[in-house]
Amino acid sequence: TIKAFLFDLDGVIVDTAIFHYQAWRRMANELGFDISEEFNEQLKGISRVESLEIILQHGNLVLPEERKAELAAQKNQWYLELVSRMTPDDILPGVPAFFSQVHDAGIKTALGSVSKNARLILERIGMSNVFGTVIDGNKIARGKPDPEVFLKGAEELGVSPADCVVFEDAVAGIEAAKRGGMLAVGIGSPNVLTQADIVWPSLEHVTVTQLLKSLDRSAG
Ligand code: G16
Ligand code: MG
Repeated sequence: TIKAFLFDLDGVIVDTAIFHYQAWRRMANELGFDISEEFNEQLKGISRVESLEIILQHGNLVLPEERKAELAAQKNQWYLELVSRMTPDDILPGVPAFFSQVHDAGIKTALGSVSKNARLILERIGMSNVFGTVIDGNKIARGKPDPEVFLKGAEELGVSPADCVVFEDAVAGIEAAKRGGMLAVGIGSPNVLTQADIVWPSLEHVTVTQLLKSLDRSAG
């Protein structure tokens, strides 16, 4: 039986991936190279420092740690400028309706995000008090695809991993869920999220009942 739903933030609840991309691109441009939207796919769900390493490698740049720390801070500042303009209108379609069904079904909820800005984003969109627990980049040592973020969420909710369903839009996030022994619902394309137990295009046209049925599970 399913007792808890664990949600990724970026790409499932809101689309902050575009802001991350814009901020990283601005940094890359200043360093003299560009990054494509396709390249950006591999950064989804990956921590800030790891993302920076991947981008610098892409630009064939080797920089001292001090400079890298400066760049990460600069990128975050640009990113936060974009986040500061977010409102509840930025919640992805179908999310509020889905959450009311989840609560009605008595299913516990957690946020599982690698972002150190997750709490700020939840405040901006008015979803600070929606989750049973919030696990973010400040509470974990290892980013996705390590299962730590989701295992910690399950632990704080007092639910065993086998009774959890993770909602994820990133390849690294689906891998984290599976490595944690959880069911994984991919939000996006089945061609990309091949390791997911089931894939939906978004939370818009799915009900909790439908979802549990297609996973062959019940709530309890
Ligand atoms: C998110 C994004 C990643 C980002 C990471 C760290 O993870 O998907 O692109 O690099 O957070 O974010 P920050 O720089 O704000 O700490 P998630 O787990 O919410 O998809
Ligand atoms: Mg995501």
